Amino acid sequence: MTEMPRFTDRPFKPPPDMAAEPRFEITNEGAPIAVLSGADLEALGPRDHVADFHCVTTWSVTGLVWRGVPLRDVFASVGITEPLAPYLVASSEDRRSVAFLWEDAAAADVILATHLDGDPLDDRRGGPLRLVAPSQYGYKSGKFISAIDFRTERPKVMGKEHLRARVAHEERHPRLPSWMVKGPYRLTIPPTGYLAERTLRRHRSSKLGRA
Ligand SMILES: Nc1nc2c(c(=O)[nH]1)N[C@H]1C(S)=C(S)[C@@H](COP(=O)(O)O)O[C@H]1N2
Ligand SMILES: [Mo]
Repeated sequence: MTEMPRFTDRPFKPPPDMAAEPRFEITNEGAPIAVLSGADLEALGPRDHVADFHCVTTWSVTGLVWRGVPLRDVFASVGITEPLAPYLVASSEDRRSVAFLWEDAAAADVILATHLDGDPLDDRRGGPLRLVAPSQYGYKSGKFISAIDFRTERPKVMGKEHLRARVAHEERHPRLPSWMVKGPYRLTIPPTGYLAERTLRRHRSSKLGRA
């Protein structure tokens, strides 16, 4: 594979402490529906899914091999085959959440992943569970995902997040056209990649120091 940078809009923020075990909670407006453990996900028969990855800032990597279970199979395993509400919000251990339309989240290529290229997802890649939504820009592929919540009301999205962010439609930004943000976004790639890696490196060595 081509090198995939550690990437984030918060390059000075270290990754969160990873949950020791995969745990994925499904809620409806915050009301509990189901909790899946690593064993529950394993029972759904995780497979390899090959996909390209496109960050909104214009870098891409091709042919990544993610291991995991399609999110829609995870839903189906707890009896959800129809949307409980039109919107979904997935939440990460480290930050803001990621918003989806049901039809985007339940697409066949959206995976709840545990491995990349044969290795368990680590603190760089957002383990033990991350979303991979290859038809949408990378910011929808939330790392360190622990829960997803059905919402009736259209969720508020982060400033630069498009609700759908479909790569095929170049939905890069909620208000600005793609051509306008592409150039400035591209300029952010080298410093962001460098700083995000440096933050991770320092975080890892300070953890080692404390151990
Ligand atoms: N929890 C969390 N998920 C995240 C991010 C983040 O900072 N935190 N960054 C997003 C962005 S902008 C991209 S492009 C991809 C990058 O994934 P990578 O760091 O594994 O390359 O993760 C996305 N998911
Ligand atoms: Mo990104």
